[in-house]
Amino acid sequence: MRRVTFVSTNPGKAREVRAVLRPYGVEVRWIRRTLPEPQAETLEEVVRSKLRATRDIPGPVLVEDSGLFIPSLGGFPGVYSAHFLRIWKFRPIFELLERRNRRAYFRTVAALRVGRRTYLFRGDVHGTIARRAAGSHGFGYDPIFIPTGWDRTFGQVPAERKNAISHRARAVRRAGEFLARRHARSRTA
Ligand code: ITT
Repeated sequence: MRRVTFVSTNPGKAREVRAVLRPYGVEVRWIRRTLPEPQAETLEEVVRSKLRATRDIPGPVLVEDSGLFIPSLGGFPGVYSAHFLRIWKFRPIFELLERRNRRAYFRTVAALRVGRRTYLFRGDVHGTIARRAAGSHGFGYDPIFIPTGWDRTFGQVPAERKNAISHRARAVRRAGEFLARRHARSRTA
């Protein structure tokens, strides 16, 4: 069994990461820790900085940073998603989108450190912003995000359905495939 330490303050993320990595034979240990997030313009810069703050943790370490990007708002809230949600919740988004295009996407960038090397994995899911919040599953912006082709929000479906297509699942699955390949190579070497 391979082991990875996932570092995040967010229990919702930890649950999803654990469920997504299980099929790859990867066991996830969650450490709840606030990692410094610089004022950066990209998720890639943010995850690299988060990962640097986990140097004291031995073994493979995984962190991620995610955001909700709304192109008609210039990509906002994007890298400011956590900050914005904490202060404003959903209402300003509904107001701003009354006369604008409601298309949006979630993006995750996951960063994995194995030994001295760092690997980045990205995942996106596209959709639209709902007219009102719906559902109590998931966390964060899930109640206002309707994936393309769906008639309900991420907040209205059980975790397995979100994990089948979500930005986080897509990024973390890539990390899982990478770990599984690496493990297979080291066993046959
Ligand atoms: P960390 O400790 O891992 O940083 P966080 O919750 O602060 O946890 P981020 O910095 O990545 O996470 O902030 C992303 C924001 O976007 C935050 O408000 C989340 O609630 C929200 N978010 C991220 N992934 C989401 C998802 O899958 N569904 C809904 N909202 C999400």
